[in-house]
Amino acid sequence: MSNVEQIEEIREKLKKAKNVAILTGAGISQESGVPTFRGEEGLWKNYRAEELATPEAFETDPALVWQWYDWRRSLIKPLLPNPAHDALAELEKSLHKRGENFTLITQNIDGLHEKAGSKNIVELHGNIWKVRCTKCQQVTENSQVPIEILPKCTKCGALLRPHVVWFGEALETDILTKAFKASEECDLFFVIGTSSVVQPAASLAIRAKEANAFVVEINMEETPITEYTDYSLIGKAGEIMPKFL
Ligand code: BV8
Ligand code: ZN
Repeated sequence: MSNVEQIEEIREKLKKAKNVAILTGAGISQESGVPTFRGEEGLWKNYRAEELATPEAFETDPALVWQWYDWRRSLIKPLLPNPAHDALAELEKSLHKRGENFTLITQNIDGLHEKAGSKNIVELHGNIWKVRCTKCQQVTENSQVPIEILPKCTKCGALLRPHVVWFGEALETDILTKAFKASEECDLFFVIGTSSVVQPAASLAIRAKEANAFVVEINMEETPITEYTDYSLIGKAGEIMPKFL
């Protein structure tokens, strides 16, 4: 079946869907200018994300990790949602108008889904615009503070960290539960712009499939979960997603 026929069939399924769940990764923000993790642009001073997005790296050199997140924030700050983010916000509105459910689960920490107007967002890996106290766990919005000195908690004075999930760290239980529940209860699941390597996020599409959802993957290339999907549309999310509106 051609892409066009598959898109037409997905449009029909969207009209009848009662519960839609979406999982997005860095690929959905790529057309906004946010570097993905896999591409060469994902490098910073020749460090890879897996080396810096860890508790060990923060323990060893908190200033270096803070510099990396400040660099990413300064890069992301001027960027805008692209047609893929906008299409998801529109789809959520149209499902809600029909009284149906729509859950957007994202691995991204860039805040672009919220900027695009999406409401029911499950941020699996946190948010780069928030910081958390390493001691009292207080979470606050992070103004763009250049860090001569390492940022300290206003409440207890301890060191602040980015409010994101690093490799080797557990995801927040209630957030993970909500993501699995949405994946198991949906009748239509989209997995968009993710290399589906990082766990536990990468198992959500499988969980949806096991629960008899119709699973659609949108990516520039095949991934380890392509074989489990019903349709795999190869192309740019910013070009494909608006076709479902
Ligand atoms: C956990 C936030 C357990 C931070 C991120 C060995 C050692 C240590 C850990 C492990 C290990 N083996 C396995 C693990 C577990 C580990 C893991 O899965 N590692 C991988 C590397 C094998 N997972 C964890 O550590 C997780 N925690 O397991 O805890 C535990 C349990 C109980 C108690 C204690 C511990 C935590 C993982 C979360 C890590 N944090 N981000 C930050 O960003 O700074 S991960 C980060 O990378 C993203 O959030 C995302 O999840 C991942 C990157 O994936 P993608 O989003 O898919 O991006 P990527 O660049 O890879 O791919 C882009 C895709 O888009 C491509 O497919 C491309 O083709 C496509 N694309 C590009 N352009 C477009 C496009 N598609 C469409 N249109 C386009 N225009
Ligand atoms: Zn504190």
